[in-house]
Amino acid sequence: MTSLEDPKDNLSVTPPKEWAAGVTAVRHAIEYSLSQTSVRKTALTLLSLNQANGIDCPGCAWPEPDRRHRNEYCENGAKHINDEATTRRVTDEFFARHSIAELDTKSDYWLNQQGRLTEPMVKRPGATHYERIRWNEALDLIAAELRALDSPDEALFYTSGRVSNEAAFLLQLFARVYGTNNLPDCSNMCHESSGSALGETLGIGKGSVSLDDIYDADLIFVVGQNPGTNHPRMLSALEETKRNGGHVIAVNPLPEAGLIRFKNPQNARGVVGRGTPIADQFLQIRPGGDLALFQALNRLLLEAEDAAPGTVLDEDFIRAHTTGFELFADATRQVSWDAVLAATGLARAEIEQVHQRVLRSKKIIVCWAMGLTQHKHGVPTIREIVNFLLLRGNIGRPGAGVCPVRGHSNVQGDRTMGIWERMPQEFMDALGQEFGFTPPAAHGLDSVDAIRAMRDGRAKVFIGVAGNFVRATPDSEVTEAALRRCRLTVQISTKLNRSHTVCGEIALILPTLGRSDRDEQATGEQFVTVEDSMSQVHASRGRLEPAGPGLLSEVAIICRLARRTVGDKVSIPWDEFEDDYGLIRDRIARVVPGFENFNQRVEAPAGFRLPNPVNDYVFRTPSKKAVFTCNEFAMLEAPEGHLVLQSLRSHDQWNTIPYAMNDRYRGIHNARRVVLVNPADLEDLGLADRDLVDIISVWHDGVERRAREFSVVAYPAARGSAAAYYPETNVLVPLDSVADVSNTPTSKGVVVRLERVVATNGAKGE
Ligand SMILES: Nc1nc2c(c(=O)[nH]1)N[C@H]1C(S)=C(S)[C@@H](COP(=O)(O)OP(=O)(O)OC[C@H]3O[C@@H](n4cnc5c(=O)[nH]c(N)nc54)[C@H](O)[C@@H]3O)O[C@H]1N2
Ligand SMILES: Nc1nc2c(c(=O)[nH]1)N[C@H]1C(S)=C(S)[C@@H](COP(=O)(O)OP(=O)(O)OC[C@H]3O[C@@H](n4cnc5c(=O)[nH]c(N)nc54)[C@H](O)[C@@H]3O)O[C@H]1N2
Ligand code: SF4
Ligand SMILES: [Mo]
Repeated sequence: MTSLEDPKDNLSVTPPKEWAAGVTAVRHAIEYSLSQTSVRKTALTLLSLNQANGIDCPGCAWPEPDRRHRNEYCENGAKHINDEATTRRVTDEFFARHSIAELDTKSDYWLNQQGRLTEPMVKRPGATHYERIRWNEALDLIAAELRALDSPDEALFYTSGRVSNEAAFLLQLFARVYGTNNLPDCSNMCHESSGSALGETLGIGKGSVSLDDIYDADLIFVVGQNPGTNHPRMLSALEETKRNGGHVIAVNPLPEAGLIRFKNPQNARGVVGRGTPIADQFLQIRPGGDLALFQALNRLLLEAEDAAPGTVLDEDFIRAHTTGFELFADATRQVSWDAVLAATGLARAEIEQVHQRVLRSKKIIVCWAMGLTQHKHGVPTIREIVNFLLLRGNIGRPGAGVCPVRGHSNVQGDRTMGIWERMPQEFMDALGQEFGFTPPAAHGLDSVDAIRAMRDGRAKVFIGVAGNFVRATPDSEVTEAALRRCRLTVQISTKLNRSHTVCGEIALILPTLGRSDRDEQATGEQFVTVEDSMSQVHASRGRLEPAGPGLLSEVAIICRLARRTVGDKVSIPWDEFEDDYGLIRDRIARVVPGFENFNQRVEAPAGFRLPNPVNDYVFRTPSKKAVFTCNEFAMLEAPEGHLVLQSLRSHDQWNTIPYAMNDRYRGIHNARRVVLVNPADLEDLGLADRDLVDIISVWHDGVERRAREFSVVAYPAARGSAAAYYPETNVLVPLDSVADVSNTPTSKGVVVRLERVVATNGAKGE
């Protein structure tokens, strides 16, 4: 299953599963773990995963409950940690054996399976291979290149959300002392639309609920999210909501397994029984139909209030805490049912049934993820969800609120630490005052703008701390060319990936410690901190022998690079920070609100929760109130003969990295180049199950973007939609196809046509 061969697709299909987790999940987790590492290490990582004083799961950002179970992890969490704790190693011999051009022909799966990076490596101008370089020489080289740039804005500092608070804080400090706000991050491709919409309407770009609110809610919407695969322990939380009498509505173009039924492997019922049905109602929505859905629900609420004044809306809340209600209400009364039904593909009766549930519920939470954020109208959709919650006062009180379910384990923390190309002025002032410098005033580049800048020769140095930029971003061919145009690309990474094979004139791989590795510095063993999706900040301590003696921690690499690059510019004790991470936390405590007495408070086993002012009815908007917004109706339309394609995750991958070729819950085995389409659409398109097709995206720039040779799988997807895996389909997403306001690539809304390549009987197609 996890051979070192580069696997070829050998598709087999079984019916999609109706339930998620259960004993099979545990078996799969252990199997993957043992294929990577030893029984002893598997036991060590799994026993300390998500325990107080243990390793924070490097998987998703779902929080740990206060009452921790002995096995406080899911199948995928176990796979993520053991993918990192693998005993396989990539050494300098490996790089001598394989040229960069050869490595570039390998699959993402193969690159990851080679194991942990152990030595700093350099590709010099014109070289065909990476060769070993000493740390000092590597860091001197980068510092010299940075200092030689005409402007600091020619450098880019990318982060992915696995980076700890301590490393993130130092990275943004370094970038700003150096003189740029160019801090693109994975969030730009992820929950940026949530941040934009929530910041504007509620005054803070984060979720407002805690796990207790989830347990306590009467009604939870799970919209555009596949928790069975991507946030598996969220299902345990939803199970508890249901046990307490709450209800769940799932909104998705696909009937995702975990949303239907969940077998909790942590209790006997889940192991032997049929498990808990999760969704009380499933709305199989068309892609991009969510804005229309919530507009219709809002119209129904306004009409119900008109029919029985004083009984439906929370007028006291609206009067005391919001602005913009009248304009919003006028616009919403005009929403057309014909348009709503066309956009959503739902029946009016289904929406009215949801409305009845809403009327019966005092406490409502809406959870969402990439199915909303990665659309052109993602920001208005989330604003409309805020309207929906505001109408009945479902913001600020227990059991109610907004819940953007974050992806990477510390993506929220990185933003809190200042990883953003346009941090607010108060943060910049506090940072400048603490360290005695003036941070650059001009906003920096986000991920999409960073690609444009490299493409156009305006950015010349790319430094990535974690992540796999070239595969995470859209328009793969354009992005690859952009990176290859750079003078220098640097990747601070744990494992080999495509961003090491698609590189600049000079390229460096700097191997680093992961979450599971013990981090020993001059003052002793260090820990780092992270912030989960519900603003809980806590410690993570690596437990394993580091993957190699030559590894430096992210903090150490950033400190040493910063000292060499800007050490003479502003006096900052980089060496002391490297020796003692507690000193970094002392500085964070002085710069970032909510972190007072950081070192002391993080000693509590569960850490501490950052305040969310929304829960005290404090809204940091210009009007100091929550804002009702008017959002113009929008929907996704594909011309005749076309489909709306979404690019999503299989069960066996972590973002850009496939762990295996399966997507168990959807019944896809031994293949990733598949495209899931409703059988009725296939018939209309003159295609059949298992036909081999090219997927071609259609965009107004007229450029042909083609993903080759995918097998069509007849699947119960919403009519007019198609689904295929990321990152194989990123080539189809045009760089300029972005969400309004947030600039997030529209990875869930690409208009495509399917072109048959070879018919199933082997004869040539069209
Ligand atoms: N195992 C595993 N866990 C992960 C990750 C991983 O790669 N693997 N990645 C992590 C990260 S960084 C993130 S951001 C999260 C992502 O978590 P998800 O957002 O759950 O990830 P996706 O696979 O992109 O799935 C998007 C879901 O939205 C649905 N969807 C697509 N378009 C629409 C739409 O227009 N409307 C509605 N209502 N639904 C739609 C899809 O059918 C799918 O169920 O997961 C995190 N957890
Ligand atoms: N088409 C399409 N594109 C998407 C998405 C989509 O749904 N569809 N989703 C988007 C989303 S939500 C996200 S978050 C991005 C993800 O984008 P990224 O965060 O950039 O990508 P990852 O795949 O998580 O990065 C994996 C690499 O991180 C490195 N790594 C892992 N752990 C550590 C660590 O502890 N330290 C260091 N230094 N390195 C480490 C390893 O080398 C590994 O190869 O992709 C986005 N792109
Ligand atoms: S739900 Fe997320 S954080 Fe929790 S164990 Fe699973 S992958 Fe890790
Ligand atoms: Mo993400």
